[in-house]
Amino acid sequence: MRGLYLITNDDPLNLLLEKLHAALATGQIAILQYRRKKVNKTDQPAEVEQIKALCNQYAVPFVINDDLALAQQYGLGVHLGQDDGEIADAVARLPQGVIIGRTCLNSMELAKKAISEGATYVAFGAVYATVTKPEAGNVGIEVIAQAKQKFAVPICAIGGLTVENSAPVITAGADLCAVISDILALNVADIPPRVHAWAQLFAKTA
Ligand code: TZP
Ligand code: MG
Repeated sequence: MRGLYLITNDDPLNLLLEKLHAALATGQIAILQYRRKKVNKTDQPAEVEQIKALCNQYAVPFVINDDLALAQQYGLGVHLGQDDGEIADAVARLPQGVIIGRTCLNSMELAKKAISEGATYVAFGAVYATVTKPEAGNVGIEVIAQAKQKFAVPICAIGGLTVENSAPVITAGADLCAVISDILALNVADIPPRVHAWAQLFAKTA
């Protein structure tokens, strides 16, 4: 599991679907995460159904942020922050083999615990300052290097990542770079070349 991990933004659904289509059609997205902080909970299942169909079409693993019940409803993977419930619960309630991710901020202890409970990847961030989540602390790339050395599961970096600033993050050991604005702040037409630039970055960065 290596490459660009795309996370949805709060665009209107039809625009988001167009952007996701453009990104997924490249064949270069490792994971897609559903994260819609501004959409009512009652509207989310219908959105998930549409995006799930797109992910199935392009054989891209689909993960729900924050909401284990929603993930369970559709038999999808989940990404849980520290306040979003227990990893053991996700393992118990989701189909075997789905992706279960945990935000670990800058903490090796949190990562160790998450992995022991069944997390299939651990995420660290924000690596760089980001307007998308200004409250997330800057953890820097040393945390990525430490985690890569310590753990066998994929290491996910998140926060302020761009094609231009992520070579050192990948070199430090990030298997996955989780990104919102570097892809989804673009116009639809600009998305495929940007996704390809990410793929090239992963290909050339050891
Ligand atoms: N968690 C830590 S930083 C972040 C999240 C969800 C936002 C990432 O967005 P961007 O636009 O790629 O910095
Ligand atoms: Mg969360």
